[in-house]
Amino acid sequence: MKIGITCYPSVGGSGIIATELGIQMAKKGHEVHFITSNVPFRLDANHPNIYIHQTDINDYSVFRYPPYDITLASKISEVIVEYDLEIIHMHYAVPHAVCGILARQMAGRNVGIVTTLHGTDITVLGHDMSLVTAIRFGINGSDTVTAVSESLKAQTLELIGPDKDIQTVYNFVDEKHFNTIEREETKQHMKERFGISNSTRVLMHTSNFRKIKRIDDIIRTFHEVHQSVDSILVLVGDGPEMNSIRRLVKTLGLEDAVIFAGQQTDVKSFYQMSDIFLLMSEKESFGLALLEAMNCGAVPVGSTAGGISEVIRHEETGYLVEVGDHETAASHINRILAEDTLYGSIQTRMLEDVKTRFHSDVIVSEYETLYRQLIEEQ
Ligand code: GMT
Repeated sequence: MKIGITCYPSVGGSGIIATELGIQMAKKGHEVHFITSNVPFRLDANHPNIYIHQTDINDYSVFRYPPYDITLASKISEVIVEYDLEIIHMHYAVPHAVCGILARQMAGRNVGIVTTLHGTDITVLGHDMSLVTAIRFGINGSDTVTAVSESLKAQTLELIGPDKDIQTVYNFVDEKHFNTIEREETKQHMKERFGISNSTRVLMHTSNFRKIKRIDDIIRTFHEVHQSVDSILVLVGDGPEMNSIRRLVKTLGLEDAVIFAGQQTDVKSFYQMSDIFLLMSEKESFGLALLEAMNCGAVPVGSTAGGISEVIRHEETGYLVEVGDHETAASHINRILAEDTLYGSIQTRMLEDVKTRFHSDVIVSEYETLYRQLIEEQ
């Protein structure tokens, strides 16, 4: 198959999934064309069957805003014609599905459009009445629409009310990279690097530090755990909430127990160092970082927001608490960190569950089937 992919190439779960899916499709022998504003950040090696088409977004002084969407649509249409694409896979309803629809019209070709909804396009933009019509148009005008969780599918139906059927296709983990191989060695090396003693337990969070991630709940959870357990919290990433988080850490007297690691390229080593991974967002369509951390052996504690409760099976593969309930989160953590047998059995079930439900082979095949069905129908 000849497949075009458009996503936001910067750091973020949707970009990771789009890139990894493209790599896996290329490995299966399909011809994959990334049509993006930059080279996707996890596409760092030379992959056969992969082509990258970068759009130059010109900042003309006559325009107040650079015409990203139109430039992108124009580029996608050129690639459709030039390479005879059969499928274009758009990640995000707005703007990318809309760009895809426009590109198909510009190209005048019968290319199939698959759109994947990742969350922010629905859970945040879907509340913006000025965008609802565009989101609905992007969904209805696509041939196949997928959502990364049942929860996101339900929210899309409720908020946007599209005519289109939406299929849930879960995110997957790149298990060749995120795994437990050499976990103990990495743990030891990382602990030495950060001056953490062997017996100290490590809690971790990574995200883009936006308000919806509720990092303050993570700090408060850790504050309670730290009172009874020799522990440290590692925060990986950066974002708009960072200053207020630093203030909270200071106010709670946790400066010596919280490591602000900033943006990191080797997040895997941080996951492997961690005993517990926290994701306590108020909105989260899936939580890809959870899956990566789990496959690296860190037991997850998450909020019940969105798709998190589809990823974590409460008391079987991790723990779930209501949004904002840091006391219960802390008591779950205190308990599993105190009971090695309990921790071990949850960790074993967690690794098995990720392998069964979120294996890349399973999910990539689901997308491949969707592409094939669409080509046959065209
Ligand atoms: O979480 C973010 O803020 C980034 C965002 C993105 O667009 O990459 O992530 C969304 O898509 C990911 C991949 O499907 C999901 O794992 C995240 O849960 C989702 N974020 C939200 O729903 C807030």
